[in-house]
Amino acid sequence: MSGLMNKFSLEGKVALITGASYGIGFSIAAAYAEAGATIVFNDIKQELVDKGLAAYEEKGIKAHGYVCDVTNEEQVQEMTALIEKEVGVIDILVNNAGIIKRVPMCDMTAAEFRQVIDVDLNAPFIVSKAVIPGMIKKGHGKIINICSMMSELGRETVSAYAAAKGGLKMLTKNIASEYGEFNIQCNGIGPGYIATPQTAPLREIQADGSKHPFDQFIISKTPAARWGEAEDLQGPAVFLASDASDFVNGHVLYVDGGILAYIGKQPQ
Ligand code: NAP
Ligand code: GCO
Ligand code: CA
Repeated sequence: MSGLMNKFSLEGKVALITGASYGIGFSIAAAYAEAGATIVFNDIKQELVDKGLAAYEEKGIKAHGYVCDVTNEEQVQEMTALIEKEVGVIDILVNNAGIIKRVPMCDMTAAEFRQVIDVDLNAPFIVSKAVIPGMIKKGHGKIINICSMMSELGRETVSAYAAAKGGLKMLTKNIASEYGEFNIQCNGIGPGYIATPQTAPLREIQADGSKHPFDQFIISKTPAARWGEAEDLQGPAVFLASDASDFVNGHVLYVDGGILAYIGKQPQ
């Protein structure tokens, strides 16, 4: 591989992708494995970790799976210490685990709002805080936070998620600011609308066999006129985890097919 292309290699690196039994996290982990990284992931339940291990195995990837609720600081600290002992110090962290609750704000309970903030914003803080000391010792590190269109835009029913993902964008900039001097780069990836279990309700075929109205809406708002696939995120994720992005810091890379640039298809 040429000198330049070597910069995109993740050979010899240990990558922790949170909540990566399936969905976007799984797809990013599979790309990191192809780029040479050792894959570590966690999920909240053993059966999901087992399911994830089997899915990685099927792709020829020998992953390391841990049961850990990323909102629980004690569990995260324990998991990080175990990973360092059993696999190695973490070079790359992808804060991917996330939930969404689609409820009109005035119908949402404070507990529901807090739960979304806990997983989508507090957890990236907790996991980043756990892995940064090891990165400082090693003299390098990459943290990639999975942000969202809702880091920039609001919409009905996703107040907690938008607040969390907006905060995650600023946490990304702050980690970049505070730890850049230790050769740690922290960036975000802002996926557009991606076809995963999380967005399945927005793509459900209607009783009359027609597309979900939201499905049609997203197609009209996306210049690429399609939903994204988790695979669309693999190249940008490898770039941000590799030496090729050593001078990119505090940036959110939107992988959205052009949604943020586009006012939407004009009425025909
Ligand atoms: P997904 O299919 O719902 O997967 C989310 C993953 O996070 C699951 O493995 C889930 O495990 C795990 N998780 C949730 N809470 C956890 C916790 N407390 N501790 C550990 N793991 C936990 O979601 P996705 O579509 O792949 O999205 C992944 C990330 O991308 C999320 O941060 C999401 O906000 C973001 N995103 C998604 C889209 C999209 O269009 N799909 C677009 C932009 C951003 P369980 O199954 O056990 O809950
Ligand atoms: C929603 C969707 C979005 C996507 C993603 C867009 O209900 O609007 O779930 O939030 O998941 O975050 O970038
Ligand atoms: Ca580097």
